[in-house]
Amino acid sequence: MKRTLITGITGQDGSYLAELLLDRGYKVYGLKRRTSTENYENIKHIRNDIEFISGDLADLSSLIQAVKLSKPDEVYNLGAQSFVADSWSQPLYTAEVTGLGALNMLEAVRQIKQDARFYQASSSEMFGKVIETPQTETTPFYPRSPYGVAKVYGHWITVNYRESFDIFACSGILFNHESPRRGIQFVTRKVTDAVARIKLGLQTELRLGNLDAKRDWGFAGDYVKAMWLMLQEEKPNDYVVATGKTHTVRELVEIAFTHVGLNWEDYVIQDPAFMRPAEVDLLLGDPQKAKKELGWEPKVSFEELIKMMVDHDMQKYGQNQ
Ligand code: NDP
Ligand code: GDR
Repeated sequence: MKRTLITGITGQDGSYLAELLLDRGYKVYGLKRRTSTENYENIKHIRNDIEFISGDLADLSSLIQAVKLSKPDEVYNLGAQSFVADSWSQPLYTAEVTGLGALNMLEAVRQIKQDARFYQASSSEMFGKVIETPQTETTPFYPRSPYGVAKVYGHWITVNYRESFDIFACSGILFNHESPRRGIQFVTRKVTDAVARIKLGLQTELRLGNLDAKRDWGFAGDYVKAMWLMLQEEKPNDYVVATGKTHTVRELVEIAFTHVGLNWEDYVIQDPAFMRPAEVDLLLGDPQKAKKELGWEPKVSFEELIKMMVDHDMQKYGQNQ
C-alpha cells in the first residue's frame, strides 16, 4: 500500500486529491493545523478514511514529525495562504506559509525521507504581468502580488532541491481551478453563491471588483489528477496545467446569472473595495506539455463548471429555505 502525506487537506484541492488517492488504494495522511472550530466541510465524506497529523507549514519541527509518522512515498504540498487579495494585508504571513512553507516541507523530506516524491502547488500567479501568451513552462515570471512572489520562491526552491539533492520534486504550475468546494472569497464561488441567494430572494446585489480580468478557469477535480500523474513519471519535471481558454470575470457573471434566468446587469455593482493594488490582467495557459507527457486533458468546460457551481449553491440554499 502506497502512503501519502497531503498538506492543505481541508482545502478545495486537498479534498479532491485525497479522494483520488483513496480510490487508488493509498494510505492517506493529512497535515491539519489547529483551528478553534472544526473545518472538515470539504472532507466530511472521507474524514474517517484519513489519518490526520497536527502541524503547520510555518513550524518545521511539526513537519519533520509528520514525515516521521507517515513515512510517505508521495508528499503533496498544497497548504498555503492562497487568497491573493489578502496577501497585501498579510504579506509577511503569506511569505512565511506560502513561500517558506514549501522550503520547510522540502527540508523535512530531505532530512527524514529523501526518496519521497514531492509535489509543489505552484501557480499561474507567478506569471503575473503579461510577458507572453499563452504562458508555458518557459515563460518568465513577473509576479504582481505578495502571494505571487511567495509562490515564485516556492517554485524555485523546489527546482533547487531537485537539482541539489536529487529529490524527485515536481512543480505543477496550475491555472485557476474551481468547484463547488471553492472558498467563498474567490470570484467564481462568490458569484455562484450570490446568484443562488439572489434567485432565492436572500440577497439583492453583488459587489465585485475588476470585471475585465481574464482567467484560464478549469475544474479542480480534473486538475488534481495532473498532480498525481506528475509523481508517477520516470523523471521529475515542471508542468503547466490549464485549459488553454480564457474568459473575463464579466463572462463568468453573465453565464452564472443567465443560468437561473436573471440579467446580471440588474444586480452587479462595481465596488473599488474589491480592486487590487496590482492586477494580473490576463492568464492563458498552454497545457501541451502535460498533454503530451502525462496524457492529461481537462474534461469539464468553463460553462459546465459555472453551471455545476450555481446548481450546487441553489441546492444548498434551496434546502435551507
Ligand atoms: P485552499 O485555500 O482551499 O486550501 C488551502 C489549504 O492550506 C487549507 O487546507 C488550509 O487549511 C491550509 N493551510 C493554510 N495555512 C496553513 C498553514 N500555515 N499550515 C498548514 N496548512 C495551512 O486552496 P486550494 O485548495 O484552492 O489550493 C491548493 C494549493 O494550490 C494552494 O497552495 C494554492 O495556493 C495553490 N493553487 C491553487 C490554485 C487554484 O486555482 N485553486 C491555482 C494554483 C495554485 P485551513 O483549512 O486550516 O485554512
Ligand atoms: P486569483 O482568484 O486571484 O486569480 O487567485 P480570484 O478568484 O480571487 O480572482 C480572480 C480575478 O477576479 C477578479 N475579481 C474578484 N476577485 C475576488 N476574489 N473577489 C471579487 O469581488 C472580484 N472582482 C473581480 C480579481 O481581481 C482577479 O482578477 C486564484 C487563487 O486560487 C490562487 O491561490 C491561485 O494561485 C490562482 O488562482 C491561480
